[in-house]
Amino acid sequence: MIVNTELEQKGNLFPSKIINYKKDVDTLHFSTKNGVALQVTVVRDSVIRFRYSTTGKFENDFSYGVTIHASRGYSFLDVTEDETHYNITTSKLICKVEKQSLQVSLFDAIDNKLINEDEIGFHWEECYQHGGDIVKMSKTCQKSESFYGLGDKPVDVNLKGKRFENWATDSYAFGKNTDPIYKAIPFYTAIQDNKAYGIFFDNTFKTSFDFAQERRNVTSFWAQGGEMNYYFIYGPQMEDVVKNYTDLTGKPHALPPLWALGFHQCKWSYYPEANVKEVTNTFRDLKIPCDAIYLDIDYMDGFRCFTWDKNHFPDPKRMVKELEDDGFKTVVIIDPGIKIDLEYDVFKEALDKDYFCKRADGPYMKGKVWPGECYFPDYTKPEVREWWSGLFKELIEDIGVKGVWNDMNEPAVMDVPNKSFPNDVRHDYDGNPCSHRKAHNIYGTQMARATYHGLKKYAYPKRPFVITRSAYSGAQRYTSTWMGDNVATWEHLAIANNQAQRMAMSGFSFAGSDIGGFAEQPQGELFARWIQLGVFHAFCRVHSSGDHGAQEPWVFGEEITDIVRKFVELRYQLLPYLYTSFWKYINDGTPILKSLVLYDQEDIATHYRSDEFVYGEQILVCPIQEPNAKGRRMYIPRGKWYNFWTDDLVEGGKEMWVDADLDSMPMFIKEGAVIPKYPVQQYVGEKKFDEITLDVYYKKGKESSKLYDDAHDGYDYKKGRFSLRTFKVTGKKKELIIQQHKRGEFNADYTKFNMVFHNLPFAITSIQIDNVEIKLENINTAKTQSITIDKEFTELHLFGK
Ligand code: MIG
Repeated sequence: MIVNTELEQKGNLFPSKIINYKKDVDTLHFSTKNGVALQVTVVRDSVIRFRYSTTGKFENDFSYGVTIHASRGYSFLDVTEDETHYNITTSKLICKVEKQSLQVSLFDAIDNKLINEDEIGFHWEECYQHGGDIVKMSKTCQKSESFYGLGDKPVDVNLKGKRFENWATDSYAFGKNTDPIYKAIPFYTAIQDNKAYGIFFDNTFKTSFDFAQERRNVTSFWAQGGEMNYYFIYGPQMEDVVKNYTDLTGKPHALPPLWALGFHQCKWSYYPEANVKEVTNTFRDLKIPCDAIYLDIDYMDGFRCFTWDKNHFPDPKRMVKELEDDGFKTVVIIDPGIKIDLEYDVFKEALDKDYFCKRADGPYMKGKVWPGECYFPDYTKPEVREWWSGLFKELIEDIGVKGVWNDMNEPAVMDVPNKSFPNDVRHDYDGNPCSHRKAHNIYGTQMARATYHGLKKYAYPKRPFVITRSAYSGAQRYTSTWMGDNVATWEHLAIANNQAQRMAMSGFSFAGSDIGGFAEQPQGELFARWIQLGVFHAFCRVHSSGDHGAQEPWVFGEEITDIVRKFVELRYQLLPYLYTSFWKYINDGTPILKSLVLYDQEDIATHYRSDEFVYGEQILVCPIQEPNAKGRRMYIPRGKWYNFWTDDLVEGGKEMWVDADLDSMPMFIKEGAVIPKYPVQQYVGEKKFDEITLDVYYKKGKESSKLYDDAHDGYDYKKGRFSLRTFKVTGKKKELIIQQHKRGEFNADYTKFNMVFHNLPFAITSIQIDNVEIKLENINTAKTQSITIDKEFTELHLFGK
């Protein structure tokens, strides 16, 4: 007789004492008496990987998150053993593994101070329902410790005291603290005692993070399956943590074409063609710069991907060409759901070739999305990705579409409670077959990856542009992203600010929100304030659901139109600055936006700031996030900053009031900066110009700035056809010296720099360019002092009295 069918609940299980140790080049293998195995791999001096198995056997070592291009190699590695520990020492870190418990602690190799240590450390629960384990890690949390990152979480910048889940979820009209939403980026950085480190938990199952919420001295993370597999990344500068994480999970494979950094206009949906043209024409009539126009799902024939609604768009190729002639790139949406329709060739082909996801027992994964009932390609299979890439041939090569927008790729399914696939759906996972529990969080990234490869191929020799809604760590290699369906409220403006900062700190700088809000309609004031923020995000697009009225820049009256124009023009002027910041990002992983803690971690006043951020490296921005404001209080980080609008110099390290009427916003330039500016253009490449402006902000002392340039599209820059200029400013009491150093073979069209000097504390008495004295009449003294000089100068020397 069966009395009890319930399975025994064992609760948490723990490793026992180490009985075996072996070193294999960069990897140390430990095994415990109860069969737990730990692999410690020294990836770099400051990056150590920890991998645990409860069976003594490891899974095939495969990751979508970590790039094959990640740097490897260390300058020093030494392992010693004492009575209680194994001690692994690199030039940056000392890692101690406790013999009795397998617990790990990490110390700074230079000052020997503790950075981070296991509380219980690795432990697990057996998962009877699905097999395998729920793998867990707990670490002690110091009193003064703070936490950042984790992708798109719609919360304040500092994560301390909160708990999160990573499970990509379609989240229409999400709100502050909604969790999870669209992305799964299991990476955070922490700071304590001026030492920053990061943890990347590379596990695509549903993961959870608790930042001292449950217990105030414990931080923990766990996953519903897979391995406890995490990378410990040491700074001690937070910026280095972010750079190392970005190195590990990848920088964008190429710079975006410059037009992609322009202003984009979108709506659900612009159709028919006449409506699209009306919008683009109005941009030109009103002289609001714009580079891209989006077609949402209604351009398709019954929402079938890779088709056109020929009633609304009778001749897409002609239309796209006409838009292009007017300076607009066309970006179209492509969703993962393929309509079940035997007359539809894309469906037919995928069915014939067996490319659709299937349920555990064999039937296809059927789900309802926009086209009605659909099947969904398994993008985790290389062959399917390749097929998908090929589908873009006509759109890109023939019709001339320049960018593709991947939506609904969490994946989203309508009319089911969990809004996605059931857990039993099977995936190839690049030859590591698994259920949806493991593949869910990377489905969207693999779709964007396949899309990217299609665009890369068919846009060649131009650069591809892709935007995705869902993402896992590493998606930044292929695509830009937006934050999904936000709402036109003031609170959402603040959320958008925090999300963009957080994404940048999570290695994903090419991000932005739906400016103005997707759901509902903003008042003009909110729209203007949101534009002011949005022009400082690498991805800058107005989008709205269209259900609640129009959201083009001119629908809120003339005052707002003028303000929008002013800030979009500012974005276009600052394009060389943004492009240079982007180059730094793809070159060494430097985030394009820096929350104040990332900018100056030593100043603990920055640890809880959420609103202010540094754009690039020298522009401080703080959006106005409430109605009727004439300005706001904000924290100015340490150092001296020039108010962008007034040129007043302020000393940072304190909070202060900054004026900002609706046509202005708090914005400061770091002293000593050289900020490059283009003339205003209606779209990238509209004009050929002979000079660009360099705004030079006087500093007593030294500061260095960079200006990167290339052909703004294509790949010649990878063969050395770029130019990288470094400007070294040295200010003295009555002198200012600007030295230029140039690298690279690219020669831009412009031949001159218009040097504009801000706040010189002296009147110029003489000027030397490369040691040759020039006539003083050449100086324009109208407003600010300025002078136009040949762009190839080596040294500009101002003398004054
Ligand atoms: O179920 O394509 O987040 O940007 O406009 C809604 C229509 C589907 C959601 C996206 C949004 C897009 C909309 N999409």
